[in-house]
Amino acid sequence: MKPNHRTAVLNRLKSARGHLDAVIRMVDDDQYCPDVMKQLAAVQGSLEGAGRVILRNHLETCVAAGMMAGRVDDVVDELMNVLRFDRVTGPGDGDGGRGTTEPTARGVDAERQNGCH
Ligand SMILES: [Cu+2]
Repeated sequence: MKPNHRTAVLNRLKSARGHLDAVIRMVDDDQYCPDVMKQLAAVQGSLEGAGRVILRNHLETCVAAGMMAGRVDDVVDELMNVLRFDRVTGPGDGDGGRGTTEPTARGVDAERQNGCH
């Protein structure tokens, strides 16, 4: 991962962890539900932010390299698959955004061959 993106991701994840600890204390202390929900949403926002930075890193590195190497189908298949896991771009069909298919072996193999990240 590019150093600037790694730093940004780690900052967001550590912030989310601290925030999550606070949410756990709120639940332990039996605080007012809407207050807990607001704080939990903030944690989710931090995690989504981390995911977006990781996506940007992937686009700037692995995807760009894969496209230039002519592996367009593999790169697009892998992206379409991983975006199914995203809360924002995923199907939102009640399965936690997991979708119904596993990542293709072809996409995984292609990424490994590319020395992704
Ligand atoms: Cu990548």
